[in-house]
Amino acid sequence: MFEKKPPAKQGENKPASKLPAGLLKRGIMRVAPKPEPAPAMFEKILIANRGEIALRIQRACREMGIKTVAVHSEADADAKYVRLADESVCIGPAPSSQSYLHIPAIISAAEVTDAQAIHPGYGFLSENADFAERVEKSGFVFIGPRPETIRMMGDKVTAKNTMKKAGVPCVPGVDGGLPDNPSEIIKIARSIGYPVIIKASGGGGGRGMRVVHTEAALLNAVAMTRSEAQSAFNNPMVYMEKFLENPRHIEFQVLADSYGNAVYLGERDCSMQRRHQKIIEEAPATLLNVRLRNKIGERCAEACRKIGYRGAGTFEFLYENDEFFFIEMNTRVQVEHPVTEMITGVDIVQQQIHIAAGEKLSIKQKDIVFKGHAIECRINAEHPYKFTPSPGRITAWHPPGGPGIRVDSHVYANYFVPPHYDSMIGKIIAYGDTRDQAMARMRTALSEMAVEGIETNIPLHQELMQDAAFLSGGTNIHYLEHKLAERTKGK
Ligand code: MV4
Repeated sequence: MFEKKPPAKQGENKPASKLPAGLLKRGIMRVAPKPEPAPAMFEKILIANRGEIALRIQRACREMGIKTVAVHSEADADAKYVRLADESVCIGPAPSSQSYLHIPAIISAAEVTDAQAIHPGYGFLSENADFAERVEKSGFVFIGPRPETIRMMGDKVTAKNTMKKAGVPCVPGVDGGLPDNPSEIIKIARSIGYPVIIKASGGGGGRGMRVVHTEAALLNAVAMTRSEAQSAFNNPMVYMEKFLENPRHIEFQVLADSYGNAVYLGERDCSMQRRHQKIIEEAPATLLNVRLRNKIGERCAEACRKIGYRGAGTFEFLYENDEFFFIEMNTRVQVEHPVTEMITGVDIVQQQIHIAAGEKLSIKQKDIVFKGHAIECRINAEHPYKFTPSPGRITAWHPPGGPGIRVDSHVYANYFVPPHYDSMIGKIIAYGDTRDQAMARMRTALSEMAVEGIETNIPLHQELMQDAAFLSGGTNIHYLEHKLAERTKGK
């Protein structure tokens, strides 16, 4: 580890002499100067993440002529994407708490390499408001929303109230946290109607929630959720919603700049999941009418304008009986962003960078055309049915190819999958004119793919790509867990 330098002053990292050569040249050659000069693009970005998304961000930077700094743990020192970066800094030992989550090490790495901005990717520090704040206080640009926005969305009660006020339809419930008074809690549950769900305001992504079917179970469930919330999130606030029994998980992608412009890039259906881990995502959602999509999408974009949202974001909804109910907002780029890129042609990571550099959104809503269908399969290093992690050395790696196939992965033959992190080793994205064509291409891709040395969930994906319910228009959020339970019973 290196010495910590005093934080750079605001703006100190962008002196005029450091303007990219391209920009200077254009300025000189232009006959009539533009009334509003474009803000200078970053010369160098530090990528505070690992794995496929670190490579994905690096590719976006390279295409834009931006240099990259990879930060890595000791376990990732030999990764190919680390070597592909212009510079790399080891920020600590394998455990994430001492590397990818270690804020001072990451900020010091930005200082010693003279990076101007930090891209957090997903997971790790991507939705940590304190990190975003410290990045900005140290004189770097955080590629993401303002720290206050991240903090607000991290508090689910505030996020929901804010979105409701901004015109986004929410799950029926009461605004604000639950009171302590037992009889008031009972009254609230009666007014909503059973079943209800108790959620921790500091939770999200499936952490800290409990379904309650009867009044007899209510107070105990509230007490348990509260005490778990206190210990897990240091925040005892819980709230109550109507529990939707068989919804789909559909989310809307948005982009917003710092000047009040916002667009939506359509939706993704992410219902195929197990224990809150998505495994297949697709865009567009099947059987969704275009007018409803445009209406909800526009509500999301309008909410962004109203709250002064900046960057890429995702509005998560539950969808049941042709109705959308907002549950949470994610303030990062998501694992499944490629399916949206495939059907819109918009590079979401590049857009994040343009927005962070202070540019105005170059895309207008009317120019966004949704074309074709895309499906993503997350490839995990795990047993396909037991789901036990399978780290180790990949002895053979044969990714698929051909028309409409995109592979986002950082792995290769002889790569060692470290046991310290998430088990996802890559994503296959299949695009087609129709959902059927995308599925057919995905089936071919999965059959071509060969990974040896570790176990993967490819056999599960192959089974799901033949599943009658999935093929005939999709399934709800419980489908995969039910299917897996049936499977276990049958054995
Ligand atoms: C719900 C719900 C049903 N009704 N809220 C889980 C993750 C978190 N983002 C919200 N979650 C849920 N909230 C109400 N009012 C069901 C879930 C839920 C779920 C949501 C999305 C994807 C997978 C899920 C799996 C189980 C439960």
